[in-house]
Amino acid sequence: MTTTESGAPPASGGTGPADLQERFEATIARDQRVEPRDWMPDGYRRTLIRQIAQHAHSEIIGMQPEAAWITRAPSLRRKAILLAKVQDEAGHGLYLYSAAETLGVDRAELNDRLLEGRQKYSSIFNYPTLTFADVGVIGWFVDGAAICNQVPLCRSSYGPYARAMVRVCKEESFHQRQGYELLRTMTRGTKAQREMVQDAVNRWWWPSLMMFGPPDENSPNSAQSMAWKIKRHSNDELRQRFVDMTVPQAEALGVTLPDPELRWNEERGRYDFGTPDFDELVRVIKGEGPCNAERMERRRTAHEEGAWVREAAAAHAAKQASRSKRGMAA
Ligand code: BYC
Repeated sequence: MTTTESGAPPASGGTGPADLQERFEATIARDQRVEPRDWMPDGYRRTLIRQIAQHAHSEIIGMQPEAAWITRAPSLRRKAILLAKVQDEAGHGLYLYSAAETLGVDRAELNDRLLEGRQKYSSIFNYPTLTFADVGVIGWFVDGAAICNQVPLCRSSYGPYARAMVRVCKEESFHQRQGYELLRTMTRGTKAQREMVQDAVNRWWWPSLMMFGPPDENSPNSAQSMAWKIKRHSNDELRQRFVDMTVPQAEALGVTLPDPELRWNEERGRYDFGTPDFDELVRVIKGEGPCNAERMERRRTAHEEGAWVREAAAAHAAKQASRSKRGMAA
């Protein structure tokens, strides 16, 4: 039963627009979940479809940079680990598309929006993976950033999104550890391996900080998304958390983060750090990053090559449905 902020049922119990809005706001105020069949404002639905779909696209496009190393992984063990990780990302994309579908949008339509450039995916996946150390650094930085960003999303106000995030975050934690473990192995190896790790750290650090989005004063969606408790923290707050979490790990690993302004601030009890190049973020989001064209081309080809699988699955589902209908009629 729906109740008001005080815990009592709404006085009117009515179904007029004002009653529905009041019930929705009370649900948000009490930190309860909004579920697919509940009434919700159009803007809330649109925001969720945008964020969840773009998150799903990021998981699917995000398979590409690391998948490029599956055939070149240096051992059977590393190959098996990497295969499993990339498959996990596909799974995350699927949970997220399913969560988006609970909002009344079709997955095929979301895919069209991606392929036609009407929806975005994370900027981070538009950078190249030049060496095997990049696989470790993606696990450490990119999955680490994903954890900072996504653990609070487990408390997001929309039920299916929040629940999908619980499993995604468990898997991201495993991914981060595999990246860190790979880098620990490499930094204990040869001089050339240590240099490879440092080079990858230098290239991925700033793009990883950009994953959190524009600074708060230039983030048009944050205020409303936070009021609706879709987002629980601002972009800058999450970026700071990531820096605070990562600096000690870099020290333990023996690598240097490429930021001359990085230092501990005793007063704030947090690290001060330099400003990422947000003009670069804008360019990459606009499609001008080093690998945007390649990523989209690969996704388009994969979609076309998968057409027969979708047709076969649809034909199989139709056959099963007609069989069970005949079974019921008999
Ligand atoms: N890249 O008002 P703002 C992963 C867009 S997958 C591209 O702050 P919002 C993984 C933003 O969409 C990680 N676009 O927006 C996978 C908005 O444009 P629209 C993906 C960005 O939504 C495989 C505009 O800029 N994670 O972990 O309040 C292997 C203004 O921004 C970016 C998620 O998707 C960017 N970096 O906040 C390994 C998490 N930043 O949509 C790992 C869920 C901003 O108005 N999403 N934009 O056209 C979020 O938490 C939020 O959507 C964001 C942006 C923090 C990303």
